[in-house]
Amino acid sequence: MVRDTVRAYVRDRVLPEVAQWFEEGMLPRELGPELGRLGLLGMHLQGYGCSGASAVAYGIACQELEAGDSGVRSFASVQGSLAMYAIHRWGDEGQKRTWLPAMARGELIGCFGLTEPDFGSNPAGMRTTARRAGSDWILDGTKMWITNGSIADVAIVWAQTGDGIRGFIVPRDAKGFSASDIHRKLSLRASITSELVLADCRLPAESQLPLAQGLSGPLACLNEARYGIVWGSMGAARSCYETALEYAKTRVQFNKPIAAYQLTQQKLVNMLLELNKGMLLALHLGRAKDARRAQPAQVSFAKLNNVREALAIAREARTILGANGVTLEYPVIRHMNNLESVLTYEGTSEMHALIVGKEITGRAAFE
Ligand code: TGC
Ligand code: FAD
Repeated sequence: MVRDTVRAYVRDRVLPEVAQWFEEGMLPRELGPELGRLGLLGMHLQGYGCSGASAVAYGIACQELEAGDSGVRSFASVQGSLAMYAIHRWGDEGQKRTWLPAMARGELIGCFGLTEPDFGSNPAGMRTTARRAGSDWILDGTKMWITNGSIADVAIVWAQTGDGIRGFIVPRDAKGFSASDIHRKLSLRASITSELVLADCRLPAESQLPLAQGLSGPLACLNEARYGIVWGSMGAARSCYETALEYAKTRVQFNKPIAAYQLTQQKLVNMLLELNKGMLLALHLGRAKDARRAQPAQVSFAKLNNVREALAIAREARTILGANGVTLEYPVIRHMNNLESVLTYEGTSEMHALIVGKEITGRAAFE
């Protein structure tokens, strides 16, 4: 039911317009309430107006959204798995009641500020600080590459304190907070990406997420969003595979459809093998997550594999479309360019290789 509902929404609402959004570098804000009405925001969280769906159901929704565009899945990921999850996991009762129901409805949009201009793969080095001023907090610093930043009503910002890294709920109208968009992206164009500036940004004591302490606070949120990408990337890959298959059946060269040539069939079969393996991996991980057995290194294993293979499938599909493959008339190059961001955000492929490397050898090779 989840698959059919989200697939129909993507078919009717996203696919007719997404090439235009990509070209213009925008994503309509109305998608927030629409996705909220479908129960897709904070979908796998319990209570506070969230759907309380299983991890597998949430994954299937991510797959269908990203079959439309990675930017649409990103929107839902950042809202549900990063901003809402941070409040749900690390917030107190008052914070949850204040923010989560309206975020689940998509009336309030959230973003998640971890990355900084000089600290991407290594967030432990972040320079953003939060210091006490009486019972208030004062935040100073810059966050970079923040999805939904300038359209967000609330930012979850991670900062160094005298007591380690802590998380803060920053409303967009907080004095000293500003957001500006990053332009000229050639990837994930149907998604807003921003810089957040916190300049003497004063927040009341109750803005701090009381239960998060240290880097495990933001990293626990990343596990959730990375899990969504494991499924989502296969949605983008499926769209590329299906487009290439249909094109190959109808495109005639040397008096035959190109699908009739062995080299084309080899490409399609290789794509299908990796697509089905990636989907089975996602399902296996989702069932482990529902049984509370999924480990962070397993999420890294799956994110590394599925995004890498999705990108390879998109590139192979692009070759089958020939010159048509380089235009926005077909979804393939849009997915291919998007997947370059997906390979980098939520931990680069190199970081996930190092996380899995540490797991199997017992030796950390990050530094
Ligand atoms: P390390 O010493 O290994 O760990 C520090 C503390 O964190 C704990 N921990 C985790 N906890 C929960 N989940 C995980 N996956 C965890 N990994 C580690 C760890 O146990 C420890 O806890 P404690 O209590 O002992 O303090 O930390 P490290 O500094 O060596 O870093 C490890 C490393 C490199 C793996 C980590 O920094 C990392 O994952 N880097 C990649 C950064 C990243 O993924 N950034 C993503 C930013 S958000 C984003 O991209 C959103 S895109 C959104 C969209 O549009 O979809
Ligand atoms: P760097 O960390 O500088 O890495 C550059 C290269 O060096 C990479 O190949 C990396 O793997 C490699 N490298 C780094 N360290 C090592 C090492 N120890 N060993 C081997 N290789 C290494 N962040 C947020 O906080 N919130 C968001 O909402 C968000 N949205 C994003 C949206 C988009 C479109 C993009 C592109 C990024 C987004 N990010 C977000 C940021 C993203 O998480 C970072 O870009 C990512 O973590 C990598 O950081 P970096 O770009 O600074 O690259």
